Amino acid sequence: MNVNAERFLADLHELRSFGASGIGKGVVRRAYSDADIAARQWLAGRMAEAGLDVHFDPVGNLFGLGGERSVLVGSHSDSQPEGGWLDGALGVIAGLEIARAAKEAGGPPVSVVSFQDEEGRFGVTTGSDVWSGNLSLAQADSLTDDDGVSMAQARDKMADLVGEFLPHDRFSGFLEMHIEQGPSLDQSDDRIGVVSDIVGIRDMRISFSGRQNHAGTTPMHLRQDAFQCLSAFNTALNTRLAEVVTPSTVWTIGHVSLHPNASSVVPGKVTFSMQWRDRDVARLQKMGEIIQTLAREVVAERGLEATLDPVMGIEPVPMNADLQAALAASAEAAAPGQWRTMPSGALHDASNMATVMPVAMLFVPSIGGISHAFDEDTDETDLALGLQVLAGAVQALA
Ligand code: HGY
Ligand code: MN
Ligand code: MN
Repeated sequence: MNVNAERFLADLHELRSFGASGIGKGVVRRAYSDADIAARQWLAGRMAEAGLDVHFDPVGNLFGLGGERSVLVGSHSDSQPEGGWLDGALGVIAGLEIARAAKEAGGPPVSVVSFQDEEGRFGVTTGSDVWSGNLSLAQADSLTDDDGVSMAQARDKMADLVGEFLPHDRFSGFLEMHIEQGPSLDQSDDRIGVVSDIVGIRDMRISFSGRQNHAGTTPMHLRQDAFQCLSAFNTALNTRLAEVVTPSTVWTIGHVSLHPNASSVVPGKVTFSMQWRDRDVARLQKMGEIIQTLAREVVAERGLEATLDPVMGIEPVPMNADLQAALAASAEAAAPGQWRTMPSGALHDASNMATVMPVAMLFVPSIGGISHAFDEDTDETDLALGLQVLAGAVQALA
């Protein structure tokens, strides 16, 4: 099987044309947007041209099937609200190229997948979460995005494309190639990362409701100001979490919606996202308790009310030892002495797949450690090297 790096890079650039935006090689391709669905239809066409059987499942996960009991290779093609051209797209197009090259060589059977809503417009890695059975379709359908659109409404836009969920045992394992999205490889001489394990994540929506009022006439001591409450929460949170976290633990308030968001109005309500990540389940649990207790405390002190939505999450997972070994051997052959074993601080569809089949992941460097931003990028030599390492592992496993 001979993978074609030029064809792979050309397809990667063409995929970027769906939702190309912003500076550098930026992309805006939110799950179920017109650009996302158009990209999936283009991908489906490429899969068909390669001799793969095209299948969309009920949530819009797109498969190019290369035979019974095949290795599944892929990632996701939706993006963050401001995303780069490689996050997810790289793994999908690598899977396409390897499945295409395998077809041309008469084997082994390789299938490719582009999961839907990995970037969590609705849930957390929603498409693979539902397919793996961790999240029911009914639960997923009831999730809403930050504008109040439900997943059921969003996926209705793909209703004429989709079929049934595929059985997991069609596939012998899942391999995902991805950009690192952090600085470790870029700051070293290593060109390839073989992933050992993926962190766990917890994510929830919190609202503080106070009293909307006039910003000129309401004395400070009589205010129930939702923004002041969030500000106090955030400051106290950093202090309280410091008692339980490690240097690799992270937490983020990434989305804030303030109501009515006007300069002359004391804000009556704030809704925000609260996310935390760690490799240890007990620490994730402890952090959740601190967050929820503190939220109730700060509103009680200020006369507001807190609404805590259910906590969603994906567990920390180790990668499969045999698949990791195949990637490591292929990395050593293609880049002798220039690869390392490393954990993933970013979440991936591989986490969900690990609950239903053997899984492993491969990283290539991210220039400057930048991702989830328009200027995310990777040297094309590293992209091609990653493809070669992945293809070598697929061949060895077959
Ligand atoms: O947030 C994550 O780690 C992933 O990129 N969705
Ligand atoms: Mn990704
Ligand atoms: Mn991402």
